[in-house]
Amino acid sequence: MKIGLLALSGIRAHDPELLKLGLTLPGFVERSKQVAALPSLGLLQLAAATPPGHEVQYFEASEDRAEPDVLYDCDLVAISTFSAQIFEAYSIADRLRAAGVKVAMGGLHVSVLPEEAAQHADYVAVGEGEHVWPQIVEAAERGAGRRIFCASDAAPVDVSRLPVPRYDLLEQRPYNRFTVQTSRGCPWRCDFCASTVMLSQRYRKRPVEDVIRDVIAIRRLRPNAFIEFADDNTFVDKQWGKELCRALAPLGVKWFTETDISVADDEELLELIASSGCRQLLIGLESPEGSALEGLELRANFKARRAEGYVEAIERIQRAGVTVNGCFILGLDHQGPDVFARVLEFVERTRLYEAQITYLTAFPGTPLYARLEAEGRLLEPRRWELCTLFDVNFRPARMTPQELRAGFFELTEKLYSREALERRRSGFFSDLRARQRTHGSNAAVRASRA
Ligand code: B12
Repeated sequence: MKIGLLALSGIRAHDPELLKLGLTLPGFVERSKQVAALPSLGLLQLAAATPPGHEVQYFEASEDRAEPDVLYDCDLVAISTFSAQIFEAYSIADRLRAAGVKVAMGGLHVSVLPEEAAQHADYVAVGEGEHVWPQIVEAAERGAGRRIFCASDAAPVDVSRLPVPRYDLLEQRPYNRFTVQTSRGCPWRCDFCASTVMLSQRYRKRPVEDVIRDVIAIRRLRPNAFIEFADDNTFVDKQWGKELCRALAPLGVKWFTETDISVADDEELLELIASSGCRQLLIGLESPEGSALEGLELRANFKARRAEGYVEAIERIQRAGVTVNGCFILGLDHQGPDVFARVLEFVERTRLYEAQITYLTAFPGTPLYARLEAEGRLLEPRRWELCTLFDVNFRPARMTPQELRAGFFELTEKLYSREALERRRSGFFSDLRARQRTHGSNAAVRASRA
């Protein structure tokens, strides 16, 4: 069969005023360009799990979100879904099916709402795709009718035996950024989280040698590739993290990942992260004060417990020469209208290199969604296209939605203006140089190559 893999790429936001504002802010524009460059790792992983004898091609929906014509020559098209683009994905699926092409859908959104997706696709995958995908290909080949395939009905996916994703399918793309997974899941259970934990609750690490094998495969394609680890939380296991960094160091690759604040507890790990080419750690701080984080992480109240140490932890990480992108969620139940000023003050005081602000967002399938729905606080339930992190679709506990939006806009302008960006960047480097003078550290030299 001819199989097409369709990724819907780019970023999504609907609030017209925010879009207008974003276009004039250098911080926003910079990140959008980087984001446009990331491929769908899930689909490349499926390509590698495709039974032999089929022709597989990777496509991305164009900027106007239209599917490429060549998809209509395929026998089977696999579409990967997030909530924010789900209606675009359903429209494309409807058009393809009307033209006689079989459509399979999988990914985070349809894993939570398979019955909804089954109205638009022949085959729907719930959960991790490696084992159900070959069954779907076989079903399509037989011409089998509609069906939902659940990963939980097959053997669990063993992440210590994943093949190299088919990065070679990206050969013609002009971009330099690639994703690799080092682990799946996260031991913490934040009530808003809609990442890989939605597919499988278990936290699993891959063998370091397999991660390195994947990075080398990318480097063969693009010698100067920048690697983003597509993990929920890379450095949960500090010893394994050190092994990973030691193995990455000789490759001279530049990389970025997401992790939690506990990474700052281990000085040796920080040194290794820095010397192995890490350019930035993205960390969900969520709010400057622990009081706003009470009950957010459902297993051990992890976020609230760690907040007190945020300032020192950020200082330790950045001192090692690794920039921190601190993420804040706006609209949490314990946050009042003073939160915007507090975030700004915190970002400036801690000299965070980068800050990301998003609205509290109720993704389907999360404990947060269930709670806000039960409390009647969702403004427009089931408008999944608003699950962008940049559109307000709920009633905050201690502000009106309008206050949240106005505060968000004001903070956006303050955080992402050219002056603010330059202040943060030069602050980071001058701090590093000062430390270098005092401690003779080589971290400044390393970071200045970022
Ligand atoms: C890389 C990434 C991106 C890339 C995606 C590139 C692409 N085209 O796929 C970019 C930067 C473009 C991106 C954009 C956005 N993202 Co994003 N992104 C991620 C990130 C960091 C990693 C995703 C990843 O690669 N996972 C690894 C792969 C292997 O897993 P997977 O895709 O789920 O695939 C597996 C299964 O789902 C399944 N599967 C997937 N597709 C299919 C299809 C079929 C047919 C089958 C059988 C199986 C199957 O099999 C795969 C292997 O097991 C996650 C956060 C995280 N840590 O997970 C956020 C994340 C996915 N993004 C998120 C969001 C909100 C967005 C944006 C809406 C942000 C915005 N405002 O623009 C946009 C939406 C873009 C769009 N076009 O839809 C949310 C999504 C939540 C949700 N439930 O919808 C996440 C979870 C982050 C978060 N804050 O919660 N993102």
